[in-house]
Order: sequence, then structure tokens, then C-alpha cells
Amino acid sequence: MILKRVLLVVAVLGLIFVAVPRPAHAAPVEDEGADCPISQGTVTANAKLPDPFTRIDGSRITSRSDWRCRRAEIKDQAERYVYGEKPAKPSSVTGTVSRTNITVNVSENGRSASFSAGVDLPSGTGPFPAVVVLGGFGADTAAIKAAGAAVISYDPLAVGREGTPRNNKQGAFYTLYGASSSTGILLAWAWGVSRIIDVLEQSGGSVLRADATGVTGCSRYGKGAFVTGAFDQRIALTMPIESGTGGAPIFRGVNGESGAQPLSSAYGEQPWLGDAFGSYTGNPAALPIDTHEVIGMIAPRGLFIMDNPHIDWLAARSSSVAALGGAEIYRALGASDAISYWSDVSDGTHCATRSEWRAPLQQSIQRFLRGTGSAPAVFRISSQAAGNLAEWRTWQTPTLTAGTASPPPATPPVSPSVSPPVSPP
Ligand code: MCU
Repeated sequence: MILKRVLLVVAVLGLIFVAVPRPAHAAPVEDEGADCPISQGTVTANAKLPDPFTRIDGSRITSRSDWRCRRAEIKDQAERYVYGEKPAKPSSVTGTVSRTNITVNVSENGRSASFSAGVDLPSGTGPFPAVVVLGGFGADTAAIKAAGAAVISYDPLAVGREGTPRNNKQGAFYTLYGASSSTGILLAWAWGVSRIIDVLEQSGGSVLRADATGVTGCSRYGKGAFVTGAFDQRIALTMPIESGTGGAPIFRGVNGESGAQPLSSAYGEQPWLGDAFGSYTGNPAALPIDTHEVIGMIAPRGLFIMDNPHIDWLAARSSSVAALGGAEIYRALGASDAISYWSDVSDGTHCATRSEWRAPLQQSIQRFLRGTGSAPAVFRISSQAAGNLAEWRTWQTPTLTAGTASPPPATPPVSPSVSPPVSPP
């Protein structure tokens, strides 16, 4: 009798667990800090990585809940100095979601544009979580589907073209915001992914879940995936691959890293970064931020950075410093397990499909998009491209008082295994 009851309870809990998996830390809105006050400080040159925990007014944050508005300051600086502005959701976003395709129609101030993306569902019954794959190469789409997530194939070039001069940018983003917008195409690509998520939200979620989205891409699209995850807090899992300069690597590191793509090259090759960044390519010490803090914009959400140490141009050493610095922010937020880094790979081919990354990729999808299992929580830094965080910082990581790093999800987690307590640093 008692056994029957126990079994019944277990079965019911199991059903709830299956029916309501929630991503670990994703937010219900694109920007949770939209209401935060932002002050403009004076920027003093700093050859070392700026202290992520010190506000623009010079005070240090003390609690995990302070990160919401500290993140908003970093976001503002990232827009102002590095990527250009990301406009909020336009006044009209409509579209459709089918089992093979997503369409997106946007309009603002009398200007309209459209773009679409492919959908490739895994086996089983939905609604499915999804990983947006930027560009058509370098992401292990078979592994993504085998882990139970759909693949959304997104062509970023429809939203922000390459090969255009900075004063005549093209693509859906610039149709709305003007060909002379100073926003670089990485953030235009990111804006496009946010509009896809808007359409997922409006679709009712019968094919794809809107609350379980990941993003990935390799090389220039790794830069795009990195920026996309940083600028939309609805994204539960960000997985940049071999992103190189303009992606994960610290700006302060690449000009001095042997063989790495210099900032001036990344700024000039394509209008990836915002126009304002042009003033800093020779003097990144004058930037008030660096990419460890862009990683902090992703925290405490899922992040898996993949790098290739065999090609110097890809700046894996500077990327490892960003990851180590960013991991300090995850640690302070009590979410150390949500960041992983892996550059210890054998095949030197750029954007190869790598067997080493399959397990941690699938574990990340299980944990952050399906709410099962545990995160890979792994740092495998190749000795060929191992940066040393201690050389790059003067600050120490504070012990922040408890308090959620972001407001709790709309529906409270139903099982501890969906959102396990994270131990403090
Ligand atoms: C790593 O990303 C870029 C790199 O920044 C460029 O200099 C090079 O031309 O192309 C890489 C890429 O996107 O390869 C596909």
C-alpha cells in the first residue's frame, strides 16, 4: 500500500518533471536591466582587464543581485565602445514557425524587412528546444539533434551583409535602422536572432519552445554567436566556436599575441565591430571594458567556449584569458558550473567537426536546454595557447552575498534536479 503510494508520487513527480523542464538560468526577457540607471564615468586607460565588479561610480558590488544593474552598465559600454547600439524589439514583429521554416517580418517607423531561417527537427515529439546555428559550417548539427534539440539554420548575412563599406551597410537590420547606422554587423546578426526568438514566443510554442534557445557558430559566426548570447538574456546556452579576434579573445591581448589577428585587421576586414571601435584598435587599454565582461553579460547562463590552438590567427591564448576572467564572474554569482572552455583539441583544421566536443556539447544541451543532467563544467586549456589570468588582472573576486543573480523564472522550478542549488564559491 505504502509502496504503491510512493510509486504514484514518484510517477506524478516524474510526469511534472518531463512536462515542465526549464532551462537553468535564462530570463523571460531580452534585457532584464532595461530599467537600470546608467551613469557615464570618465575612462582612465588601463592596460590590465578592468574590474568587472566595480561600478562606473567606483563602488564595488556586494551582492549577487547587484549583477543585474552592473551588467546593464557593461552592456551600455559594450554598445558605446565596441559593437554599436542594439535597438530594442521593433514596434512590429510578426512571423510563422513551421516544422521546416521560420519567417520573420519586422517594421519600425514605416520601414519593413523580412528574413527567414530553416528548421530541422530531431526525432521524437515536440515541442523541442532549439539551437540557432549562425552560418552554414562548423557546428556539429548531428550532435545537436541527437541531443534532442532542433537546429535553426540562420543566415546572418541576410540581416547584416559582409563586403559593404561602413557608410553603406546592408541587410534587414540596416533597412530598418539606416545604411549609415554605426552598429556593426555582429550586433545586427544578434538582433536578428532576438527577432527569431520573438517569433518563437508569439508562435505558441507547439513546434519549438521559446524558453529553451541556444546559439552557436564557428569563426566569424563564432564571433556572432558570442555577441548574440551576450545581448539576449532569453538565450539559455551560448556556444561560440573558434571565434578569434572580435569574438571571445580579450581585446587587450590580441595585438600582442604572436600571429593572432590584430584588432585593426578585424575592424577593417568586415564591418563586424561597431564604427566607434575604430578609435581603439591601436589602444585597447583605453577601452573601459573587455571581453571577460562580455562573458559576464552571459553569466549565469550556460556558456561553452570552443577554441582551436593550432592556428595562431584565432587568438586562442587571449580567448583563454577571457574565459578565465569571465569564469571569475560566474564563480562570484555561484554558477561556476555553467561556464566551460575547451581548446585542447587534436585536429588543427579550422571549424572541423571534433569528436572531443561532442560529449560536452550534448551535456550542455541536456542541462541548459532540456533541464536534465549536469553541465560539463570543464576547463581544458591547451598548453599551446594557455593564457595566464594573473598577468592580466589587479582585482580579486569578491564573495558576493546571496541573492538571485537574475529574477526567478516565471514558473518556479518543480524539481531540484531541474535547477540544482549551486554551491557558493
Ligand atoms: C576567425 O574568424 C575569421 C577571421 O577573423 C578572419 O580574419 C578570417 O578571414 O576568417 C575567419 C572566418 O570567419 O573563417 C571562416
